[in-house]
Order: sequence, then C-alpha cells, then structure tokens
Amino acid sequence: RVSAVPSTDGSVSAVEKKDVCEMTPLVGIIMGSDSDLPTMRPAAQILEQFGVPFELTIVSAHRTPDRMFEYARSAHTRGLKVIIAGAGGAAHLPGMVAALTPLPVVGVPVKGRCLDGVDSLHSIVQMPRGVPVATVAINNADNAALLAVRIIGASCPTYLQAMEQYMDDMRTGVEKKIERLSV
Ligand code: RP5
Repeated sequence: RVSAVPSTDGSVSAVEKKDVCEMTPLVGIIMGSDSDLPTMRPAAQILEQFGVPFELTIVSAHRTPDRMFEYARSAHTRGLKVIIAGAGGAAHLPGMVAALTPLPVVGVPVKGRCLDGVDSLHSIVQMPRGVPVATVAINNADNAALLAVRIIGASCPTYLQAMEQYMDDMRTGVEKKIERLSV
C-alpha cells in the first residue's frame, strides 16, 4: 500500500493513488455471449486470486450494439482501468470497444464451433493502425487477466507486488519439477 505523502506541486498525491487502486471495479470482463463464459471464467478466477475488483457481463457488438456503446463510453468514468473483451467468430467486440474507450482493451479470441478460433484470432489481432487491442492467444483468458493485473500494477504497488510474488512462485514451481527430474 502507498502511504500518505503530502503533495506540494499539485500532482496526484499518494493518498489519491491509493484511492484509485481501491476503486471498485478496476477491470471489466465482457463477452459477446453466455456461450463464451466457460472460456472467459478463468479471467475472473485470476483476478479473484490477485484480489483485483472486477465486474463481468455480456455485451454483444451485434446483438446489443446500444449496450456496447453505453458500456464502452462510460467505462473510464465508472473507474474501470482495463477492459477484457472475449468474442468468437466475427469477433468485433474488442475492436469496437477499443474504438469507443480510451482505456486499454485486452482481446480474447474465443474458439467457436468452426475454424478452430483462427477466425476470432484474426478478427481481434488484425486491428488497423490507431485503435490497439492487446490480443492474447486463442481461449487464453488467463493471460488476459494477468496482463490486466500488470497494467494496473504499474500504478498500484499492491498489485505489482502480487505479480512479483506470482512470478516467484511460478519459477519456484518449475525449479522443483527440475529437481525431481534430476534425481
Ligand atoms: C459471438 O458469437 C460470441 O462472442 C460467441 O463467441 C459467438 C457465438 O455466440 P452464440 O451463438 O453462442 O450466442 O458474438
């Protein structure tokens, strides 16, 4: 946690930073359909593990376009810092949301019934210049959440430290496996 530090130059004080880090929710997880939920649930589980407050809902670019506009346009004013958007097929949700919000958007290509998810991957990763979507691997909602924690950790020390601990634990886990294999 950041401790209280008096601000003399009018910049954001540590107290204000602490408040930002404690806002609820910090991450928005959205997906085009309830059929995406099994793929997207790991993102929620990772954020829970890190103690990052989040919200999760369905927003469809083509079935509920007005809801998508409302969600994306209001996201930063409601305190969200990152949006994770999962979609399958002609997966335009992450790109459209990125076009409507100044927040970072992480796209999760969801593997649908056809084309092994390559259609979703190409739809999300091939955003034209000027409107970025940070795209993770097909069905890899875990990495989307880990990226969101890193983005928030850049300004919230609690989450930065939690990420360092996560990386340490991961390394230790591999080292133990190597030790067992070497016996
Ligand atoms: C996309 O269409 C969703 O993101 C989902 O991956 C895909 C299929 O949706 P359902 O027909 O299963 O509702 O919008």
